[in-house]
Amino acid sequence: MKTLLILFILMNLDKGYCTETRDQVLSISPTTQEQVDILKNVSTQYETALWQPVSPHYIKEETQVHLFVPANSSETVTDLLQKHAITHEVLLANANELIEMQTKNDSTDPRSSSTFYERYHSLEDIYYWINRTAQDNPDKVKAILIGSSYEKRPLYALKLTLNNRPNKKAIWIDCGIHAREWISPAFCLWFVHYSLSFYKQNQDIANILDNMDVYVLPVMNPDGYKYTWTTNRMWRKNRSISRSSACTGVDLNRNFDANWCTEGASHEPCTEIYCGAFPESEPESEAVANFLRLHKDTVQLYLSIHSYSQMLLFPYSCTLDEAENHNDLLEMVQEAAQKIRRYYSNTYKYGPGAKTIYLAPGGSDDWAYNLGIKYSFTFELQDRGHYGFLLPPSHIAKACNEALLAVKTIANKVIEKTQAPMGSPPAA
Ligand code: 9B3
Ligand code: ZN
Ligand code: ZN
Repeated sequence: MKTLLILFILMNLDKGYCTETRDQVLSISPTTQEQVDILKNVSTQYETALWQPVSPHYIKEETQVHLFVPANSSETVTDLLQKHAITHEVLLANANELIEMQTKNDSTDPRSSSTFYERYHSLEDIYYWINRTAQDNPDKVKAILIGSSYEKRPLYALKLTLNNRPNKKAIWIDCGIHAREWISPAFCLWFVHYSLSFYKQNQDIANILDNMDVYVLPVMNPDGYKYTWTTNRMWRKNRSISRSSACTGVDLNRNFDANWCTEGASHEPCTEIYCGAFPESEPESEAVANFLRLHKDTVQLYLSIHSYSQMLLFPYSCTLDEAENHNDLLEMVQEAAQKIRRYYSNTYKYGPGAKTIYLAPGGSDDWAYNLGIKYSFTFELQDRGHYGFLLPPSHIAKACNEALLAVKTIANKVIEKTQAPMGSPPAA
């Protein structure tokens, strides 16, 4: 009896320790409608962050839910799950350690130069990097101010021009629409660095940059990104203040004018998929839309980089209708996914957004597609939920190389399909 008592105390001590100091990510599998309803409640009422699905609306029976539970709600949430016999396991027991590891080794790291592209960077460091990159490569890189954020931070896109052929077409790549998807800005930096370093050595990148200019927007949502470094690592939206609600932020990938705010987005400012007051209500989405409208005759390929879940998506997400060049798009992502499997032994799903991930309106890729950019994609990079948004820096290289391979594959296909080979007469 005495040993039992000691055991009991120890167990509770242990529990107390765990719940007080650690943020966790739980994988939860509801099996009944009642459990689904409880989960929907938990994810909206407690201080948690839903990782997957993106909104409680999509929680359904027999589908895994990934829920970030901060230390202070951990006991309450776990108790609730236990009380209702909802199956769950701990996906990440040490989320705060991971967060710490990813934020402390910024520019102060003595090994900083060799591993710069294999670490995550603060917003200030990224602004510094943008400036430096433009300054150090004056003939190849130009920083273009395309607008500013809600909190008045500049939105800089880098224009890469590695070859001075006249009338070149262009590629647009944006990163960091969603603040917590840190691998995304890391990819934009990786891509620019790779392009500048391997233009002369790598056939694929040479062919792309000989035929196309590339616009790269490393952080489309700087206010949100900043906020994930200072205040809440799990923030997704921008930081605009609502007139009608105490909740902050619009989902920039629901704010574009593509079946805006229909099924898959929400008018409720407190949700993660709030579509904003009207299409392009947010300065970040408006800036990108304005730039693309202005350059729609040159931009042939639109790419938007997100995480996580390893998918190569194309329009439409906002309707179940098929895109007019569906087969072309499908062939491109299929080839990209095959190459990733062959070279990196990793699996990416692919297909139109609505059928592959979820029906969702107001996304940038669908909008760009309807504007006339017929090759339009959203990539969801690593991983498939193990680390989720907290992908450790040691995984950056592989995640970026996989995405790079997909970009190369798709861009070269676009060139093949749209541009007459050099020396031959232009198509009628
Ligand atoms: C969503 C939409 Cl609306 C789209 N057009 N393309 C991709 C997605 C998926 C991303 C999102 O915004 O939810 C994944 Se983070
Ligand atoms: Zn995203
Ligand atoms: Zn995502």
